[in-house]
Amino acid sequence: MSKIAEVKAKVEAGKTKLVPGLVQEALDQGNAAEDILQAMVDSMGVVGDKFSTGEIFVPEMLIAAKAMSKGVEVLKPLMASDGASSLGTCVIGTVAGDLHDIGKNLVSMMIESAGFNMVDLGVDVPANGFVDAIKANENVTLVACSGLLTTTMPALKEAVETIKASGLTGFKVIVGGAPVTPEYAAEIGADGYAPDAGSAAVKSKELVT
Ligand code: B1M
Repeated sequence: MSKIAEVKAKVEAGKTKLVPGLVQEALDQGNAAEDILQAMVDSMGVVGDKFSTGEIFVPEMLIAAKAMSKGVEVLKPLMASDGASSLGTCVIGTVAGDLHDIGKNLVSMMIESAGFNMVDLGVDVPANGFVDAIKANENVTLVACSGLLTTTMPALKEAVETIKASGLTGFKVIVGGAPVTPEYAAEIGADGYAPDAGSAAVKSKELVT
């Protein structure tokens, strides 16, 4: 089994202690950080499918997520900022009622590498939490809202509407997450949408320059 396949298998199995070492070994063997990351993202797809079919339950899903997060920590320094000039501050968070943060963390990492300073509000962020953070931080040029559940899509809508209704200006709002479509993003008044972390970085830069 290749080292990348081993990383994928151990993330699926939730082997939190083994994954960081395996990720490092995969890097040492010359594998690209992007390929290792993709393998871990694929693992989450498998985990989700197993959850859907009742083969595993929430605790297994949670430990697989923890294992992936540990692996991402090893990759993060390699995907850090290229030193580009600052594009301002990006406030990012997962919307109210939603505890999924792996995708949001990857998006945050990529937006940071595009040249933004990040203020990460975490998960389960109420609509007003975004507004408070825009007020509390200097030079906010971007607000990024993530939502992973079909049931929290209304919270995404509320977040965008609340931010827009706040009267605050000088920033753009980007949304994304598995159930979100470009049409939904436009419908709820977001300025931008991206389907994945890489394109979120590209879109974010485009929105503020
Ligand atoms: Co949850 N979960 N989960 N879960 N979980 C999903 C999302 C699900 C699809 C699984 C399934 O049924 N197949 C399903 C949602 C179904 C639906 O909405 N129709 C689901 C469910 C049902 C639930 C619970 C309700 C289960 C329950 O309790 N019965 C519950 C809800 C809890 C809550 O949030 N209130 C729940 C809980 C959990 C855990 C806590 C156990 C855990 C999350 C732990 C964590 O995040 N720290 C978890 C996990 C791990 C998953 C799966 C398996 C993996 C999610 C993930 O990290 N994917 C997921 C199944 C799946 O994704 N196939 C599932 C990898 C990640 C890199 O991808 O997050 O999609 P993703 O992010 C991508 C893009 O979406 C995009 O870019 C990212 C990177 O490329 N993106 C953006 C994300 N945010 C963006 C923002 C942007 C732009 C792009 O701009 C701002």
